[in-house]
Amino acid sequence: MALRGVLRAGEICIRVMDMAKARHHYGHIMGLHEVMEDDSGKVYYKCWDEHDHHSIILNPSDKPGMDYFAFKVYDDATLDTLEPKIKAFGLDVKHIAAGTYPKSGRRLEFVLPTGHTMQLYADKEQIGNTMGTVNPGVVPDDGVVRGLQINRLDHLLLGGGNIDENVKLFTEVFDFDLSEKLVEHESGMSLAVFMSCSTKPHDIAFVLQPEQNRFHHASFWLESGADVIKAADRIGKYRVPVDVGPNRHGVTRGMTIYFFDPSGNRNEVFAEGYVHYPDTPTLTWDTRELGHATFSQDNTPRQSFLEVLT
Ligand code: M3P
Ligand code: FE
Repeated sequence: MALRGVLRAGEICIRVMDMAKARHHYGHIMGLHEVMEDDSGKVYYKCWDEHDHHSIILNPSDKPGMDYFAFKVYDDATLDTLEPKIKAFGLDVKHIAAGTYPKSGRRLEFVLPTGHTMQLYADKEQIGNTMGTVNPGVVPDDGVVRGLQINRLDHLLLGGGNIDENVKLFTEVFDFDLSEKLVEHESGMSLAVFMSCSTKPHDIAFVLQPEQNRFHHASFWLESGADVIKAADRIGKYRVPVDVGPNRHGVTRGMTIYFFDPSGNRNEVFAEGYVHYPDTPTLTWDTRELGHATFSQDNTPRQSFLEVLT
């Protein structure tokens, strides 16, 4: 299948407790581009190589975590096709009119079996990546690629119960593939599930948690493993709290660093990984290889990685 239907994680709204510190983190240290502040004090960012107006929203709050996330779909007709299927799956679907969310067309909103609020939208104003669309060249002017050299929002990892129900929803209704899963060896119970709607090894993943509606991380795509090491230099320079330093996931084979924003929300920079096709078989890891599955270069599972969510 050509890439149509559900395209990608296009927007995430993250709660932050101190906007000045959050701006320093997401804007100055990470290098995302602030594009707007709205009347309620939410601050909007885009990554340099995204064409849409924004992908990250910081919402001032008294607690960390994620308010909602949204996937972009190919066109408005896709929303019409998906709505009855989401309802048939058993979820209530709320209609959000065009313009309710800034720069955005109409949206569908529903709550996942894991308790997360998810939206789908087809339209968002495009402001480009500064290079234009005619003879765009290959790199933008100085100052556009900056900070951790983040190209785009890549994927989300969320925590809750009922992760197998989410697999059913995403594979049967949204046409994702289950690219990988991590199961408990003895029981076969799903501990983490990874799903793709593209050629990426994952566009969204869910990890089993005792509480619903938890946020594990938002991941940002870098061009290379070398850029991940460069990012580590900058993360160290600014004393950003690191959860796990440069390593390679077994799951997805991506190079990674996990670090925290000033409110304790986890961020990831991610590069490489394999190409997933619709006929790539699901890869299964089990708890006998928990260390290699999570961090393949030292085979050491991290307690904080498994237990700290916002
Ligand atoms: C990632 C990734 C777990 C692995 C997570 C992996 C929860 O976040 O980007 O590949 O085992
Ligand atoms: Fe990740």
